[in-house]
Amino acid sequence: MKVAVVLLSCLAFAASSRRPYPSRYPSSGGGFPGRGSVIVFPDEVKGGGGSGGHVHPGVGVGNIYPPPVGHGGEPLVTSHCPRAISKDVHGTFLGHNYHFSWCADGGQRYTWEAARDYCTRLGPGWYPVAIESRDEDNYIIDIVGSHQSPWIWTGGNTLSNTNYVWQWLDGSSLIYTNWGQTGSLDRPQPDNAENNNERCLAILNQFYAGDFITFHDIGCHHTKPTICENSNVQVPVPVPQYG
Ligand SMILES: [Ca+2]
Ligand SMILES: [Ca+2]
Repeated sequence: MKVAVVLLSCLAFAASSRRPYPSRYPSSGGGFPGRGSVIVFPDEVKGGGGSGGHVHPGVGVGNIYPPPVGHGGEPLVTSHCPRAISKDVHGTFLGHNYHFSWCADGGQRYTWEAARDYCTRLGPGWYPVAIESRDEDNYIIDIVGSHQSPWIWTGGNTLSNTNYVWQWLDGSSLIYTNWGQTGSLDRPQPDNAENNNERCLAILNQFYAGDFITFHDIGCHHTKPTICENSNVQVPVPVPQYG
């Protein structure tokens, strides 16, 4: 019995051994479009929206996207930005409109509160994105991945309560989550790792070894671009073409 306990303890220790930190990005591998290749943005997929409209490999499974750029503070990639569909709208999904900040401001970074203000300044109904389903997450993953964005702010936060209960900016709770399974402490998220004060929800793109494009609790003072969502509007009607 004692031997078995010792053996199990050794196995548990081996399983919990930390990987090197800070981690390097996973090698990009093959299968994604290189520079100069045509990148199909989700909103350009025929049939529009729906989980069947585009394909990504699933959380933590392989990688079809180019390596992210900007983790080290270098300029964000803006060359993948689509032409705006209509004013402030870079993409649509299931009747909601989305705005990619780096496609409009040249690649600025914002604290979480500044990102919230950036989105609300776009007009009524605009807030940092609330990811409420696997389908919507797949859409956001595709944007972040194909644009090589290192990370984005979402509207998720625990700022309105003392119990670290996660909410979107409309006060609704997080029904769908896609927390990363690792972080600076090599623990699943949310880990509240930085000074016990990680109260804002970011999507990180392959920041930690073995991670994909996942939810992370982060200190709100860090600066990142954001994706804004307007869930009160319908897909804009295309401008009629004459001639
Ligand atoms: Ca949403
Ligand atoms: Ca964290």
